[in-house]
Parts: sequence; structure tokens; C-alpha cells
Amino acid sequence: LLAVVPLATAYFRLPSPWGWKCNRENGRCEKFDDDGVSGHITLNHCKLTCGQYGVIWPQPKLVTLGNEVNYFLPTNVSNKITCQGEVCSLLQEGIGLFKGNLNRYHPECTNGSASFKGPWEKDVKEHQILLDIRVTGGETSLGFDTDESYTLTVTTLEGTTTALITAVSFFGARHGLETLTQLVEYDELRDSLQIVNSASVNDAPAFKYRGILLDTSRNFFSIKSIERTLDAMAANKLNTFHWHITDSHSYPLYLDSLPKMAWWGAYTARQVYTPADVRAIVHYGRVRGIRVLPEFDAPAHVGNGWQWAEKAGLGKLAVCVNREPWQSYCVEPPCGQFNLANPKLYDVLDIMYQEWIDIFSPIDSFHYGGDEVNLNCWNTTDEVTQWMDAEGFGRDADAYYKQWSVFQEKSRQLVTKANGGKEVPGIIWTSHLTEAGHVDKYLDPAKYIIQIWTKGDDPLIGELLQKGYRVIFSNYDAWYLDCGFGAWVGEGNNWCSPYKGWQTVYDNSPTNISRTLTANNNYGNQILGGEAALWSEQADEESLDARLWPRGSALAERLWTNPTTNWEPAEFRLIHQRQRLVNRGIQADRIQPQWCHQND
Ligand code: CP6
Repeated sequence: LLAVVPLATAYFRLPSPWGWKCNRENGRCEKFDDDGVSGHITLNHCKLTCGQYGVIWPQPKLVTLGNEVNYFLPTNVSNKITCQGEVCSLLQEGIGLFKGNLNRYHPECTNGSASFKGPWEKDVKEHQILLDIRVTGGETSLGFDTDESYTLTVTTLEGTTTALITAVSFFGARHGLETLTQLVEYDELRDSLQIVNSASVNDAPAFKYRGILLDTSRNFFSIKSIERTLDAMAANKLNTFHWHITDSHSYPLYLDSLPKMAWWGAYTARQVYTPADVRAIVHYGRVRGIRVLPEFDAPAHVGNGWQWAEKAGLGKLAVCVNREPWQSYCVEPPCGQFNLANPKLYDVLDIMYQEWIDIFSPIDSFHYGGDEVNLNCWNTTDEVTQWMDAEGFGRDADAYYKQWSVFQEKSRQLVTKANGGKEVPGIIWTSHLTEAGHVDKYLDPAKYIIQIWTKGDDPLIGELLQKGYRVIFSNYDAWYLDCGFGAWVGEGNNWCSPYKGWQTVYDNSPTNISRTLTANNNYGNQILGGEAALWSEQADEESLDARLWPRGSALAERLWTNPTTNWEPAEFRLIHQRQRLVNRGIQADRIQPQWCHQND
């Protein structure tokens, strides 16, 4: 039983007339009259230990939590790490982030430093936290075969709480640290932190690929806002930042080898990512357990940036850009598709991919886009039609698809070359090339992963799985987060999905979508996971946080745990996860009145 602790009056305006107690029947904290003597459970204590999962998000596979907490100060956290080589420095960085996140529970905290003021009882002041982290493997960057599992065992003995984390990889260990953070809360009465006294967690993700797409072409997003997104992803154990850097609208990536790309392609001189910026983001992601997946969307979705080539005497590399009437050529202005008739295209792409792969390295996959090609663009461009005729390709749809697939394979070879000859899986959106009946005519199932953005009931999914493709789900009817409530959803120019509530995001499961297929066949290991997309026609960094969070958290629990329940039992924890994101400086949206979770 807990002793009655004198109130630290300087930090406590209203003495609490009641306490909160865990109702172990329903796993909820309930209000009860405080007799001031026994069973007094203060403020945040209850939520940490109540319910099967406390306030851990996403739900671990297996977890048992103790019923008590110990109070401590973040200055009393020490560590012991068992690891090899570069894994040790990643762990040191990870521990630094862990400590910053502990401080972020303090109501007055800036950038991970907070001043706890006390005064404290001796047992609070002296309580020690020891991190004992053991990583057996040497992997330092995330791949599709990386083992992200971990175990976390918390035990308390005589004034010391030990957290033992074991993992095969650094990536598993950092997930363990994230879970450990979620066994901690601030305690207002003592101006200290509190940690669950004992816990046993055995955890591993249901899906390998758990992504968020950010489109930095339609609108620019600052490095700060991208870092914030990576912070929030880490808090949710999401592991892939799919960076849709370029599109027809802008090309904000500055390349030392092709400086004119950004000169023509960036919106303003400040709105560019330099090679150093990209390298920094790749590292920022890695220490948070996140792969940064570059997408160069082609041969459609190109436009601004490519004008320099014609001025430089290389001819037109992109055609149909700003061509009127744009509606007939592409889904949104400006248009733009590569000019497959111009062989110089490959010389430029060779240079471009060299630098892309260099600044994003090491890569374990590359996204080629490949969506929304409109044959009418090529079929109404004299240079292209003359080339098709001269080469004797013909001009029906199949002839164009064939040439498009040749472009695709050449691009993959250039990426392989830029990657020192090491092949990595190519990821490609569903498109005409991936259509049922002929997808394997164009794309080798061993070399391409298909990202399905079309509806979840698409019969194509069955064929892709049967033919051996690995797939990633991003069905727009549940996992496109682009549309805000303010967006125009009537007739006319409407390039968004529209708004999906977090419940819709949560209830959309890759295994349900393909249930009939997975029930009788062993396609489980071909379903890599899923991704939510923030296309940015109607969003920029001002709306970023509220558009992505906490809906991205709903996605994260679906992909990490793939729970058998719907959203309802998760709501209570999601409210707390949202608060945790806010503590970490992310302006996540609210989903309930404070009254609904007053009992924390
Ligand atoms: N941009 C690119 C887009 C979309 C896609 N690719 C998109 C399509 C439909 C909706 C939202 C976004 N804006 N390059 C599709 C993969 Cl509803």
C-alpha cells in the first residue's frame, strides 16, 4: 500500500477531493471518495496500470503490468548496454531520445529539458532507474528482413527499478525503449515521474512495412516539420517514411550534380532540400527506427524542374506540361510525362539517380511511382508518335504500355547501377501496368512490390498475390489522410479523398481486405503491410500535424498489432497516445472533450 504523501503545495493549486482507482473488471479508472488513509491512488497512477494494456500504444503482443508505481526523477536514470560496433552508438542516441521523452511528460518542458523542482521525499529523490539493454545482432539500417521484436522486463527491488530490454536488432531495442516510455507518467503531487513497478512485455510487429507518405511537391514542408513527423512516427512504432519528394508541381530537391533541377523546380530559393538536409533526415529517421524511402514518381507526375534540359540543348525531357486543355491529359494541373522518345532522358536520369541513391544511402528499396500515366499525352505529342512509328512499335495502348515498361526497367537498372550494382526491390503504385491479366508481362514479381492505392475490394489484389507479388496496402477509401474538413468536396477540382475518421483508419485491415485469399493460402508473408498517405494539394506544414495525428496512430496499431477488435476498445488509449504526442510537441488533433478522459 502507498503511504499518504504530503502535498507539495507550491505545485498544487486544488487539493484533490477524490482519487482514481482501477476497476479491474472493466479495465477503467473510476472516481472514488478519498478517505485519506488507504487505497489512495493519485492522478496519473491509475491509467498506467489499469486495463490489459495500460496506456501503451500500439498494443504489444503480450503484456503483463504490475499494479503499483514507483516515483523517480529523470536525473536518476542510468544504463548498461551490451552491443557491437555501430549499434552501440545508435543505442546511445536512442537512450538520449528516451531521456528527452521522459522530460517531455513534465508540464513545463522545452525541447526535452524540464526543471523538476520538488521538494521530494527521500524515497522519490533516491529511486534509481537502470536500463539494461542487450542487442545481439549488428544491423544498423532497416531492411525487410530486420527483426524488430523485443522483450521488456521491468522489476523493482529496494529502490531500484531495472528495465531489461533484449532484441536481435537496434530497431527492436528502440521499440522496447518506446514501450518503456509509455510505462511512465508525470505525477503532479510529487513533481516527479512515476513508473510501473513491474512489467513483462513480449512484442513483435504483425506487419513488416508500416508507413506514412508525405508529398513535398504540391506544397513544401520544412525540415523541422518533417522531423516532427518522424518523432510522431517513432512514438507509434511506424517504420517507413515514404518521401514523395517530387511531382509535376515542384522539384524541391537540390542536387549538386544537376543544380538546375531545383532552380527550375523549387517554389522559392528557401524551399529546397539540400543533400546535407536529406542525409540528416535519413539519420534522424534511423535512430528512431525509421527507413526513409525515396520516391521518384515517373514517367507521369513530372513537370516543373525539367525545363532546364531544353534550354541546355538536350531537347524536351518532359512533355504535356501545362498543355491545354489539361483536363484531357492528366488528373490535375500541371501535367507532365517523360518524353520516352528522347534518349538524353536516360543520361540525365543516370546522373540524377547517382546523387539520389548517394544521399539516401543505404537504401533497401526504391519507389518508382509509376501511377496515373495518361496515354493521351504521348499519343498527342508529335515527337513521341513519330518515334513510335519510326521504331515500328505501333500506337495502340499495348505498344505504349510496352515502351513504358521498358522505361521502368531502364530506371530500375540505373538505380541498381547507382547503388553499386546491388539490386533492391522496386516499389510501384497500381496503374495500367499492374492491371489484372497482364501485370507479370511488365513487372517481375521477384523484383517489384506493388503498392495498392485503389479500393480494398479490387479483384486485382487476388491476382497479385497469386502471381507472387509482395503488396503494400494504401487504399484511398480508408488510408488517404489528405482531405481536411475545410476541403471542397463537391463537383470540380477536388484532389482529395475525402476526410476519413480515425475509426475508419483503425478498422481497415490488410488481412480483412484479402481475407478470402489469406484464409486458404499462405500469402501472409507477401502482405508487407500498409501506409497512410498525406498528399499535399490541400495541406502544408501548418495543417500537417492535425491531418496526420492521431489518425496515423490508428494506422500504427492496425499494422503493429493487427488487433482482432474494432476501434471501440482502443479509444481510451488513443486519447492518451494523442496527449503523449502533444507532450512531444506534435499538434495532434483532439478526438473527445476532456471530460471523457478526466479520469487520468
Ligand atoms: N498524386 C500522385 C496524387 C495521387 C496519386 N499519385 C492521388 C490520387 C487519388 C487521390 C488522392 C491522391 N495526388 N502522384 C495516386 C497514387 Cl483521391
